[in-house]
Amino acid sequence: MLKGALIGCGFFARNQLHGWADLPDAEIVAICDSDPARLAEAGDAFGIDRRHADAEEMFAKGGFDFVDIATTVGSHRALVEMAARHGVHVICQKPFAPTLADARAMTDAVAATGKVLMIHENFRWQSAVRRVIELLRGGAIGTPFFGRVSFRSGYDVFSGQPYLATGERFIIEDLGIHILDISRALFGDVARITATTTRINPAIKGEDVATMLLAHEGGVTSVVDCSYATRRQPETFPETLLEIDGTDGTLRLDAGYRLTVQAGGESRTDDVSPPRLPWAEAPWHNIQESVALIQKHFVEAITAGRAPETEAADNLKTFALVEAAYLSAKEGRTVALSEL
Ligand code: NAD
Ligand code: 89V
Repeated sequence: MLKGALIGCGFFARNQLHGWADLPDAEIVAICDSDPARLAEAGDAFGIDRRHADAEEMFAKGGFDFVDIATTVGSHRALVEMAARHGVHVICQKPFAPTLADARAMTDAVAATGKVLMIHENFRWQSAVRRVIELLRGGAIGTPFFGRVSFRSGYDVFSGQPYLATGERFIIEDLGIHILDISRALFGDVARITATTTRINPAIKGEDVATMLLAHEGGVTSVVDCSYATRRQPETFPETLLEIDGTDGTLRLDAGYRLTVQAGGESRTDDVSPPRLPWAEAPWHNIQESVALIQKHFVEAITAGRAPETEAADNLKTFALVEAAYLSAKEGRTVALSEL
């Protein structure tokens, strides 16, 4: 049984605590939040008695094999480096860090201890997306040459996560990061990116629309488009829609989790709706299921001595895409990832 501690008992951590409670091979033995009300609420809801207001104090007392960091980005570097000093495995929520330099320093700090740092990049674990990844890797439509990875919504994310309205950066850093990661999971690493951004919602500070063109190293071209300014029915939050062309056919994941594969003169459409876990709430159940799945993957990887898919070294490449997209939009040019 792996013992864990969780830091940051806010909006999203509830999903992580449910995921851990459902896993037979892991147990959260301590929680930490600098906000006493949030600490008490999470501790009472999940029956966790060991509660700390201060992370350093929690690490000093020890008694756990891994830490799950569920705070917002500004605290990630300090907390990951603290975890490295105390020699435990680490899961850190996305976005990895405020800057690529911070993310690289965090990667090195944990690597030096021989422990694992996994970024909680869960969108590639959504079961519908996973099904497509597996079909593609299994050659269902031959060799892919084009992909569109699309997330367009008008859902009010700001009521649950008010900080999203106040940052200089919004959609690429918070949501695009997931969608770019799906593109990497499908089509591999990226050589060049071109991006445009705009802000439609006057009540927020950052950009809420981003359109990105990716040239993948293996030859695929993908379009990654994200919007929180799209008023349409059906409202698809938080679905990622996919359209992929390959040498032998085509594949689409359409609204309502409808998966169509056309190859070899045949067309087949399946309902790949995610299961709704007992604690999940629509429309978040898609994301909530992926939290449970990435946590299971982490436990399996640690137990087997394998690196998890979104280990730091891998996620640095997704994070670099975020930085490159902002640079491209700012300077109005294509950015090679080798520049960063
Ligand atoms: P939040 O602000 O609601 O919660 C963060 C909590 O961390 C707060 O309770 C705060 O008091 C606590 N905290 C901050 N710094 C701390 C420190 N140094 N020590 C102890 N406690 C500290 O934020 P949230 O909406 O839950 O988001 C948390 C993270 O999860 C963000 O990085 C966000 O991007 C990410 N997130 C991921 C997904 C996903 O699907 N992967 C979805 C939503 C949010
Ligand atoms: O997944 C996330 O990081 C969330 C949301 C889906 C709202 O963008 O912030």
